[in-house]
Amino acid sequence: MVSRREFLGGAGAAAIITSMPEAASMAHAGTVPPPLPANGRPFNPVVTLNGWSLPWRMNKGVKEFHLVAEPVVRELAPGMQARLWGYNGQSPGPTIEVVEGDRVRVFVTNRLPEATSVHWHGQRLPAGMDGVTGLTQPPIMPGKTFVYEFTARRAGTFMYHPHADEMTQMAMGMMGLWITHPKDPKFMAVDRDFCFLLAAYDIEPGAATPSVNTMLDFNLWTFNSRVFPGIDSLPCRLGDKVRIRVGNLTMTNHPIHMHGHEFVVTGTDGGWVPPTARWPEVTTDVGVGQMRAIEFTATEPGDWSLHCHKSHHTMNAMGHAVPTMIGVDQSEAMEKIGNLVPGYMAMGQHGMHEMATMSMPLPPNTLPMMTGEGPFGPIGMGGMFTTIKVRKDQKPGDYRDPGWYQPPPGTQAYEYQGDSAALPLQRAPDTAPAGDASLPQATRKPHAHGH
Ligand SMILES: [Cu+2]
Repeated sequence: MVSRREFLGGAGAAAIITSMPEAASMAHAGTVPPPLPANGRPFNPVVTLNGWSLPWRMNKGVKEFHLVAEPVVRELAPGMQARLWGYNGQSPGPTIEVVEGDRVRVFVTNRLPEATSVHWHGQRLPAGMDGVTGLTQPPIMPGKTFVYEFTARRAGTFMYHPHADEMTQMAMGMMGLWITHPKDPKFMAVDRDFCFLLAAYDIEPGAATPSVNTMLDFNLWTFNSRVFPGIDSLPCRLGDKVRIRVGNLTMTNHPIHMHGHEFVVTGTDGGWVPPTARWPEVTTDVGVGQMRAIEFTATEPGDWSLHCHKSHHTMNAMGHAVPTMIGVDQSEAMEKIGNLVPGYMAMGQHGMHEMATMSMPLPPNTLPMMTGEGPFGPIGMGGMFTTIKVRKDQKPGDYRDPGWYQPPPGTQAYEYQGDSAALPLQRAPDTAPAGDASLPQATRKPHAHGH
């Protein structure tokens, strides 16, 4: 057991700190565009999707922040609240923004029912500040406050999360982003700099607390602990240079795909990618425990999807257990079940799109599997899906949603006005006619024994 005297008396021990900065708290899950820094060195702030940046105070040249680890209620989308653990009123916690070279002091108060710690993923710092319970520090017990202090040595995108009962605490939503801005605000400057974390939860329809022992079978796939249609759009002005930083603290990889533009990966949590080593992409896989910063110029007006390309990750909780019924005539079963279960609806006979158009009776506090109403009908999405909205008249610094894009006349897919039933069908000349008899012998009948 390390005594307080020994702990504080080590070589180079910091002075005893007895005054804490105020702990700001956020009451809602909307995107809060950050103001320009009020003091300290200048930087171009990031915009945390459905999140906010933590205020700080300057104390004799040190930038001081106060994180409070605590149970929170997070709205995942209108209609569903989750009981999570997070920081300062929300999960994920607020984004911490500092400048390369800043001396930073973070107070961490633990209001959870169990011990925690904070690990500063990707940072160069003294080993004793790395936040690994048992290895680099004693646990922060409930009710206690620890102080972390180090110099932000490297510019880039980092994450913070507990290194104490991680399986539980990360499954409950404890995570946040840390941005260290370059000391030269002109270095790799962009017009809009968005960031969010990927997080996954397993919450039974009707429940509110995640099942923390789930290893793979999550049912809510989130950008910053929000699911479509609860995820804000990313409004851009036509011609803007845009960066999106995505960190992954789930248990699987997420191929993040963007429509309408190609991008380059310009950064990882290890640093900036040298320009000569970048290549164009429209999908980048963000592995577990990784961050990818992507950049593009918003040259194409419109509403462009930004989503995980794993199709189950753009679905919400309700309905994953529904059996596949494509091609099954359910009319007789419908009648029989209808007599037993009034209001029963058969689903999926012609695919699942119809599920997006009808309102199934849902237990309270869950979300339909595929939902969201667009300007041309149901979008039929959930989970890790949102839109980048590129507009000519979006004002610089304006992050309000501009509404739906109206394609100019002549630039939208349209219905064929002829007779679709009179389908002119012409087979390629070397294609065998339909029917089993035409199949080559080997595929029709397996060979008998021997050679
Ligand atoms: Cu995914």
